[in-house]
Amino acid sequence: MPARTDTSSGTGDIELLQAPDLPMTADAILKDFTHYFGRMLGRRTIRTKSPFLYQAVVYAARDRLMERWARTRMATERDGSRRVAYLSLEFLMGRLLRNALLNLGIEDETTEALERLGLALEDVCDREQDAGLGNGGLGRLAACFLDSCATLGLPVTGYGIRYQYGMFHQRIENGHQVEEPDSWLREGFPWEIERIEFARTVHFGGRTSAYTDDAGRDRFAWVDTQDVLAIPFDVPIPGYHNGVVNTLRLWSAAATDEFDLDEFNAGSYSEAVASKNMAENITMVLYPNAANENGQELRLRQQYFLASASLQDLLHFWTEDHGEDFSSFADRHCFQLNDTHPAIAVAELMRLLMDEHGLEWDAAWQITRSTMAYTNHTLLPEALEMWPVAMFRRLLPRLLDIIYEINARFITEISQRWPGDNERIQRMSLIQEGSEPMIRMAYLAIVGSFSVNGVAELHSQLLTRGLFRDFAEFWPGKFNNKTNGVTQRRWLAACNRSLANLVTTAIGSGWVTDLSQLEQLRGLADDAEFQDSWRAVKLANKVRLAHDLESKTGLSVATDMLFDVQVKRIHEYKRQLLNMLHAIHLYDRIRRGDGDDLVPRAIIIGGKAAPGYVMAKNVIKCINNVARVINADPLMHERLRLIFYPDYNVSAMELICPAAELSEQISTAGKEASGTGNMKFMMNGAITIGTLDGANVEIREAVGDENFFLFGLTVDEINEIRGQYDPKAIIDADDDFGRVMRLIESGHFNRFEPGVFDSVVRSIREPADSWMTAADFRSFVDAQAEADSAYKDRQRWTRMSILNCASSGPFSTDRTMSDYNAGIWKLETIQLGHK
Ligand code: 26V
Repeated sequence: MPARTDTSSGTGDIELLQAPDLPMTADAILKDFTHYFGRMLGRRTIRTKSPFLYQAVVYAARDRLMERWARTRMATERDGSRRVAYLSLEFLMGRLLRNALLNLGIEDETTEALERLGLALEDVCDREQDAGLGNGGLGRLAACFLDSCATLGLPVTGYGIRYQYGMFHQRIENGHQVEEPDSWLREGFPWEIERIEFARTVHFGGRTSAYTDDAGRDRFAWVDTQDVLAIPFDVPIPGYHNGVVNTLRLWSAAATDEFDLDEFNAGSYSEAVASKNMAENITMVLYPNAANENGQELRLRQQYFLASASLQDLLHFWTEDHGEDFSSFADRHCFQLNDTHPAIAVAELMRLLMDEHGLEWDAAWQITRSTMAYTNHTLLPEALEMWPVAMFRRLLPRLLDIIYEINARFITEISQRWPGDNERIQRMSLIQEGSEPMIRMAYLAIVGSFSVNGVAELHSQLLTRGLFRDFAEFWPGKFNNKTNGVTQRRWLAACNRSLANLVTTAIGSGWVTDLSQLEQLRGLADDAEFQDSWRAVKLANKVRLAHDLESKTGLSVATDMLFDVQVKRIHEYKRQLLNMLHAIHLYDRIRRGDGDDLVPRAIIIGGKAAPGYVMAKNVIKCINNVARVINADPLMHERLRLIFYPDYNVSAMELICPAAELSEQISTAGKEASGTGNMKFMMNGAITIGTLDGANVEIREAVGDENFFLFGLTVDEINEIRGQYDPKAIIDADDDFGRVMRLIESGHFNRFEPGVFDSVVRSIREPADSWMTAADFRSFVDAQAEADSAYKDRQRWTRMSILNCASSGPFSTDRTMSDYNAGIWKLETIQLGHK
């Protein structure tokens, strides 16, 4: 393509002429690699483990993204078309290299270039640290969304925080979780571009001051604030083979001045430097998702920092083009709030529009209410965010004024609709009154948004019937469902290349951008030859995982075992304990000589417990203790293994899901909003054993009852039983269960560690156990027995496996993003003049 000369932006700025596209050949990639490795990074010797090899490959790939990135920006900024800002405190990106090469279409060329140097792309990719800027499902969902939006050509920008320390690393020491900091930036993050020119200032503290402006209008100003600088770092998000490169903009906090000169001059050198730390602390660390982390002031600072910097960013670009005319702002913008974490954006947009841009309340509210959309990701009451009014008054006084005003007007609306219904007003108020008045962030998000969605059919129904019932009655049209998904580019094409190749050979490669095409595999489910190839792929992936397990735990796993996997955050509602009880039951059966018919099984459990979540940490310890006894028993050899997978993260899942055969999705019904691991496993041919919870319900509908191992109480049954639940009676009436409990309670798994199992036993035996673990024991064990017998019939199992993959089409984030776009965003796709 010739260089263009007509790209001046109309602002008087001269834009750099576009260079011709870089060639995508192995030769060109090798040449660029050599340049970066030798000249820019200043290295000469090629050592397989060197991080500089990886960095040089990234620079070569990044060069090829740059031109596409600039073109995408021009296409979206030029015509002033509508765009979405996806606001999220978490983006769990994992590694970026493999995905970038795949989407750019230069995997083979890069492989070849490296081979000429005697290097394997695999090893280079493994050198990349995970960008672990998220806890789990919610953060990984945001990352999958970005991939799908870029691939669909939707102008969506991710806005997040550039935490210096991401999700902690987990080490297992004598069965206990030990946390280690994740200093993922230590060797640099070669994907990011710092854009200091777009830095914004974010205020904290101070007070509100009323004044009359030149036009005689009453206005408010936020004065005497402490200010923090927000510096954006941009990460390119390439679409698949379409020339689109979207942006993830991550904000990093810095002191506005290197130090506070007043304090410095007063002689307090350390105070001056300390206030610099205060500013930089804001983006220091990702909060682990746990109830005990709720209410921390630093977390509120993070939330406001993200919301304010991101909104200012968009308003800045708006006023560059439109001055102070906001009349069409709402036609061009939409803000998707990933849970309530960035919900303060509702009040911040009001503040910016009124205080900084001079709009009246009604005009500002009209804009806010037609640009904000909120996604709820949990029904657990402890995860519903509330902030003390007092903390807001101290930290964000002007925002508190605005929230009070929003509430006052909202309450007027309610009392017009339901005159005299004071109870309803109390229930729906944005402020929960009491000795410590609190702001209900979910209600702020609902009142300030035009759309509220849940993340799976069941979850969305439970929201409108339960938690948000009053609001759904008031605004029925606001509430909708958008079932989650995962991107098949990462979760099949990149992480399971042998299965991807097999599928592509059978049905072509259309599935990479249209997952519904996997349906065509149905016709091959009983094809003997295809089945053989399918099994060979699974076996190779099991071998690969077995090597990884052995290197990480020292335990060998026979690859003819049924790989039974549960990986996800450790939480009581996800019931890793139930899985452990089943492991003990199998152990007991083998020991009592009743296990000869059992299929050999490797039970793999992995996940992190929030550092302050004591019960979840106990669960890890207990699983490890049970594992130690089982794995040391010669009777169990090649028949039963229980393995705790340490430091589970995105990259681990890329190795685990291709090898999994049975996917454990065993949460208490009504507690898991959706689940997305369930979808990754299904796509890779694992069969689900699960409750009717979250997206399991839709997975089962898609694949058919006969290809899903269902067990457990339903949401309605659980609600009925509550109050009469009697775990002791259940245990006493079930011989298998009784034996399992006696083994645990006799100290069999903690001979020299008294008390280790006490809390866990207590929770199982507790009539008030919210997770009702004991209630589902029998049906879980029975469903496991069905899985066991299905596995014995190789053809049957393989058929089920193929059908699971074939039915995973609806669980692509391409579908999810199309649904968001059709129902909420209404974006037009990016039109690049040329690729
Ligand atoms: C809560 C907190 C509270 C303390 C501070 C840090 C923090 C971080 C996150 C959260 C809420 C997490 C909610 C969540 O992760 N929900 C999951 O969202 C997935 C994507 O929609 C869904 O598949 C899972 O079922 C749901 O548990």
